[in-house]
Amino acid sequence: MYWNKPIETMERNHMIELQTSRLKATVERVYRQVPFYRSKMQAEGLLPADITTLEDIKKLPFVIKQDMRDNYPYGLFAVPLTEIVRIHASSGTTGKPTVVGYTKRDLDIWAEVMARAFSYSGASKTSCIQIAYGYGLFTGGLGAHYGAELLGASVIPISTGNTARQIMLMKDFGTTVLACTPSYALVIAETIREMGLELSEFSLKAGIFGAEPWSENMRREIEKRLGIKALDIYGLSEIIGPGVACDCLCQNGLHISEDHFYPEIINPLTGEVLPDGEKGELVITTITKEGMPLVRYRTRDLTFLDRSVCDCGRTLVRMGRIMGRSDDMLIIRGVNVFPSQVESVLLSIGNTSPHYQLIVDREDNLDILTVLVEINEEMFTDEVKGMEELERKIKAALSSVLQISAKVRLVNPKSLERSEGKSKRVIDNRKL
Ligand code: DLL
Repeated sequence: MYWNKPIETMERNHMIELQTSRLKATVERVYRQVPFYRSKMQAEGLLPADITTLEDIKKLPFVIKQDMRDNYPYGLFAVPLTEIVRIHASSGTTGKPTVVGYTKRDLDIWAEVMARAFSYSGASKTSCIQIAYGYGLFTGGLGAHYGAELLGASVIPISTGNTARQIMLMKDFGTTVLACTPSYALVIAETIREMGLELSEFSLKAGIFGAEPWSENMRREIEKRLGIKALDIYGLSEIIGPGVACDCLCQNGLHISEDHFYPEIINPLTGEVLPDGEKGELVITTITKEGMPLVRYRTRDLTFLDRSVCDCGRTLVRMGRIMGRSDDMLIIRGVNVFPSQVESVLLSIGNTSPHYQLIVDREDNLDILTVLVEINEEMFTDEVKGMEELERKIKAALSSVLQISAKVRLVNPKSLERSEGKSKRVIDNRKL
């Protein structure tokens, strides 16, 4: 039942010892190898020797997504490029992606934590795992892939899309575990029904769903429609990808692989570390990563920690389901989207005013992004053809920057609501 029993059931004091020695080694290494960390620590008057306990981590400054952008593409790598064997990237707040590099050992650790995650669902070498996360620069597909292979399961690397084919193979190949985003799991469930197939024709037992926010209600819905156990998996490319934490069958919080990722919860406004049980922003320090270690990375994801022993017997700390974010990042069809990306596209095109609004809906379980754009006065008097041309141009530029397609609606000058404080750029109509 356990994949790595000594770690998954390790006593707290032993885990603290392990984490402390790994944290110290990480701080030493980044200080030596990465000028970014060295100068940040020097600015605080800190030396690696000042970090001797887990408590001491509070002395270290935070790292944020902007730091990755400032050091684009390889500035935060702690090894020469010759040691990097894989590069992944996710969209950043501008056109430039956030880049992450892995050494051979990083990939082994990633496979290990993903194998653990799959095993939490009851999967084993006898399982048939269908991976319908995207393969490519996104970490979902390949991350899940190597974990499932390490587990010894039979892996179906189908990637996303072509739902009817997904379903045919799922039935014919006897898939027992499905890995994809929760919204795509619902699309699959819906399509199974439309195709007139019965759940009894499938062997599906569990699903490992993540990469986007979802709710307990959505979990129940997926479980009912697919007749499976639906587990929540969390991760982010900056830290490693999927596999930072995952539900077990108790479905009472996601076990963090804390022997590799040391979690803290902070007050997002003050940076103060909060006690277990209190809700705040998750901050993670990678304590074994070689390629691109991150020390006190602010994930912007809101959750809480629970260090009590789980009913499954695992002692690994659990985090609650992600309750939202402390920034304005949206996740649309699994892709990270920032309103500022839309803004920079609009500003680069011209003929529009800097007033826009993003509307997100969910139709037939698929996220639909509509961008309302105010045109400027001159354009308004122009003929329809010019408007259509502008709409087409914005649509093309948005899809190339955001990596997802968006509907564009030009609206009259001054028709979008103005606000005195924070502008309401996003209307999210999805009922998650
Ligand atoms: O989404 C990695 C991943 C792939 C996780 C497959 C799980 C499964 P990024 O594209 O870098 O990486 O996006 C990371 O997605 O900061 C969260 O805001 C959000 N997110 C990821 N998993 C969950 C989840 C992948 N289970 C960002 N619940 C994170 C809620 C999630 N939000």
